[in-house]
Formats: sequence, structure tokens, C-alpha cells
Amino acid sequence: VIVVLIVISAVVFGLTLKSAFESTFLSRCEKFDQYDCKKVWDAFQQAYVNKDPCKVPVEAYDPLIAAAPFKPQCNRMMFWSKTKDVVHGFTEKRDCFVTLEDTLLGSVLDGLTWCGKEGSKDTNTTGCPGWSDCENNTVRSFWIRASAAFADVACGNVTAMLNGSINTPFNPTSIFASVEVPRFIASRVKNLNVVMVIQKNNISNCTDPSLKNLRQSIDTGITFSCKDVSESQIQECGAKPEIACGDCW
Ligand code: C8R
Repeated sequence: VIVVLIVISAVVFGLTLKSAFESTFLSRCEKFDQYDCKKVWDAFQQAYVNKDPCKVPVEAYDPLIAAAPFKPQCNRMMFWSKTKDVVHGFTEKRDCFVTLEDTLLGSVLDGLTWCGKEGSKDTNTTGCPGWSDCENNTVRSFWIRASAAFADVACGNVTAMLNGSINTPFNPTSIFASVEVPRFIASRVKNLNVVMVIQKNNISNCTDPSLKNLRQSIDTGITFSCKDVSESQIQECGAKPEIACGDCW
């Protein structure tokens, strides 16, 4: 009896043993219909498993993007740089915009750290290289690839929230500047509307020289606008569903 129990529990254990990371991935994924999460998980893993975590190029995630492609959501797409909390504080409450975190891949991997190791089929969540430790690291390559794919489907009126409390709101080294803006093409994107988030101790606004660089770097044919909007006004619109999305700022 004991032997049988041990065998049964070993089999059950072996079949159901999933890392906490895989469980998080799958449970977040299952909130989205129309996707085969096991397939998405397999496509995800092949990008980095059994690899040096500093040698995962951006293209390693191509099969993952193909397994969970982004759908264009014209006039509702929201980009951001150094304003993640304000943006998501707003998008959580109001259904006005779609960010990368509202898509399957963005929501599944938001806030997570993962990497593989040569000679192992495991996914590690500790001991992974940091964002700037090496260029081709597991996590950074993912966000660059996903951001590129998300920007590739941008269309109509595109919104971006930038941070007025830092020196260079449009920073050339950011993913927004280096990966997303270059992919906005005039045949798809009509306007780029920047919302400059202004806090009490703001040090820059729409007149900042970095915004001139942004205006100059966008594809000719895309109209550009920038509006200084206080953080409290954004929060107020988040809290008041009676304000139409188009009247928030
Ligand atoms: N985007 C990039 N990085 C993202 C992200 C996302 O949607 N979601 C998360 N969690 N991250 P930043 P940026 C993580 O410096 O460089 C897309 C990454 O781990 O404030 O201009 C999105 O579409 C990374 O460390 O901004 C957005 O428009 C930081 O957040 C830009 O790219 C990057 O945050 C934001 O990238």
C-alpha cells in the first residue's frame, strides 16, 4: 500500500509540478480568450531556455510574437516613458486607452524577471542579469521585441504620456524613443499626441528641447501635439466615469 501510494504521489507530483513562474504565466494568460496558453508558454520558453541569459537577442522572441500577435486598436493606443504608474493608474479605472500591459504578452510578463541557463531546461527568477548588466539580456530583449510589435500596429491617433518631472522627458535611450517612435509610420498613424504629466515640482514641460527632437524625429506626415496636463487632472478623469475619454484633457 505504501509503495503504491508513493508511486501514485510521485506520478501526480511529476505531472503537475509547475514552477511558480509558469503558474503565474499561465493563470495570467488564461484571462485572455482565443489563445492557446500552452502554445504561448512553449513559444516563450524557446526564446531563452538553455541559453546564456546575456545572449538572448531581440529576435529570439519572434516566435512568441507570432504565437500571440498584437491587434491594432486604432485611436486608442497609449505609449509612455517614465510614467508607468500614472498611465496604469488611469487605464485600470477607465477603458479609454490600450497599453502594452493590456495585451496578452504585456500583461503576462509585466513585473516579472526570468532567465535560463546553459545546460538547463529551467526558468530562473533569481540571479538573472539586470536591465543594463548586458545588452542582450532575457528581459530587456523581450520588452524591446514586444514594444516594437506593439508600435508596428499603432494607427490613427496615438497618445504618449511623458514625464515632466525629469530632465529629458523624451530620452533617446528609452524604448519609447529608440524602438517605438521610429515605427510610427504616416500611412498608419495620423497624429502623435503627447500628454506631458505635470506634478507639483515639475522641471520640464512641452517646451522642453527634447520634445523638439521628438517632433523632428517623427515620420513626415504625422501631426504632432503636446499638452501639459497635471497629474491630478489625469487622476480625476480616472475617478469620474461620467467624463468622456475625449474630455479628460
Ligand atoms: N514598454 C517598455 N517597457 C516596459 C513595458 C512596456 O510596455 N512594460 C513594462 N513593465 N516595462 P521606461 P521606456 C518595463 O524606462 O523605456 C513599452 C521594462 O522592464 O519608463 O520608454 C511601452 O509600450 C523596462 O525596464 O520607459 C511604452 O510605450 C521599463 O518598464 C515604452 O515601451 C521601461 O520603462 C516604455 O519604455
